[in-house]
Amino acid sequence: MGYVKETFRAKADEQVKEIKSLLEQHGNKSLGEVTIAQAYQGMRGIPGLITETSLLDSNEGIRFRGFSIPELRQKLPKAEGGKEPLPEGLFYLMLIGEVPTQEDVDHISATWARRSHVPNHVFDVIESLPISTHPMTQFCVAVLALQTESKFAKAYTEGISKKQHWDYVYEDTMTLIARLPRIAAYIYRRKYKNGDHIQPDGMLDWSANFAHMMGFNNDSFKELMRLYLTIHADHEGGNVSAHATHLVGSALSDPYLSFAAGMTGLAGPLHGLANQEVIRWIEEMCAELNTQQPSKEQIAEYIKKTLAEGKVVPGYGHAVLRKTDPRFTAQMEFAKTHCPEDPIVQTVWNVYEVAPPILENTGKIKNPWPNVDAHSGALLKHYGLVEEDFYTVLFGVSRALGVLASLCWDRALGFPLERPKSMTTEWIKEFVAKETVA
Ligand code: AMX
Repeated sequence: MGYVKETFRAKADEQVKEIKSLLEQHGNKSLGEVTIAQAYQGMRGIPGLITETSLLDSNEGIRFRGFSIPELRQKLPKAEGGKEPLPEGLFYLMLIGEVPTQEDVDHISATWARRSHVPNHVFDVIESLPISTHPMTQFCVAVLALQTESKFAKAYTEGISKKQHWDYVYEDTMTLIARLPRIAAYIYRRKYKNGDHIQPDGMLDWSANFAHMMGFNNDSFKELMRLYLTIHADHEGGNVSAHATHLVGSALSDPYLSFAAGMTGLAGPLHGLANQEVIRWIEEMCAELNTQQPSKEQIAEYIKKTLAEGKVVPGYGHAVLRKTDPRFTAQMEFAKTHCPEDPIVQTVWNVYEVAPPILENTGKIKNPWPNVDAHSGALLKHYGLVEEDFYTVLFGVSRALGVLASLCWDRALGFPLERPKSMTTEWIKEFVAKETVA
């Protein structure tokens, strides 16, 4: 057993004991009441999930094992000569609960490089899809094709005890994460670069190798990838991709099947697809106004027009956050250092100045501030990754780190099948009638 796996096992054993005693002493305490409105309106705010890897505060934003994004940028190990955190380090932090050393991070990088070989049939499955297939669909299909490699599925069929589940889920997690950049880069080169593929470079870290396989060898783009793959990794457990992965995993579907479920959710425009929508929205605005850089007044008018047409302003709003997303701020800081003069970047900043008061004035949007997706596309465009259809795949590669670390915890803690209660409107009407009489 590798030492990261051993450390994880030891941490999980401690946590199992702690949860057992918590449940014995406090299992009957209420976490709050559920209203009829919450049941109808996307279960907002209902506390019903345990996710150990990160916690979201509506004003402060995400904290991974207690660390904010600015803290992670400072504390996590970096690549040689780099300033941005290595996502390998965030994965270690989410899995183990402690800030890793450089050695821990190098160990994970090396493990992933060793396991990165993708079997040929996965490429054949991708090739069988029409080239016009959306990259996210290709990605989901490829993850499912890779499921043939699941050690958990095989062991489960052969018969294993519940106590061993975590072990195989951990192994699948490490292999799946190791292979995702190769699959994603393959889809990118297939769809946009005439199938002119680039072989992996085993000497590079996970993000730099991903950048290299997509065809980007600029050092500052590699830094962007390290930051991007770190900040998109996790956003506690209730968002669609994390919840879907956890839910499907609770049926003991293996990590490949569970992660594919998360990715089909990430592909939705209200979730991970928003990053491509943002850049399209900006480009459509520029085309309509016939300018490279619209003025703040023009942007304000365009936002009002978007709202009047009954459409959302992509990249703004959030189901939980009520302030500017620190993931937006981290990207803005990166852009200030690396590309402050870029016209799309400047437009993103101008939208940030004018959109919040307009959105607030509608009186219905609970969070008028930008989310992570409002900035990412502008940075990618700056470096020449211009194919916005592909952006959600990048998000997906990153999201694997959080949702699969969580899946390891789910199995290590022996979490059961998820099965919340649903009601019919008829049931609600009867309930209300009884309550009114009482
Ligand atoms: N533009 C226009 N209208 C918006 C809006 C926006 N950016 N954000 C919210 N609204 C509207 C909602 O559609 C809803 O309208 P309705 O009552 O007519 O149905 C009303 O404001 C109230 O919504 P809310 O409670 O503030 O938001 P929510 O929790 O229901 O939805 C989200 C959150 C993210 C889906 C929504 O803000 C949105 O659609 N934003 C644009 C898409 C986007 O950026 N998604 C990415 C989110 C981050 C991520 O997951 N990657």
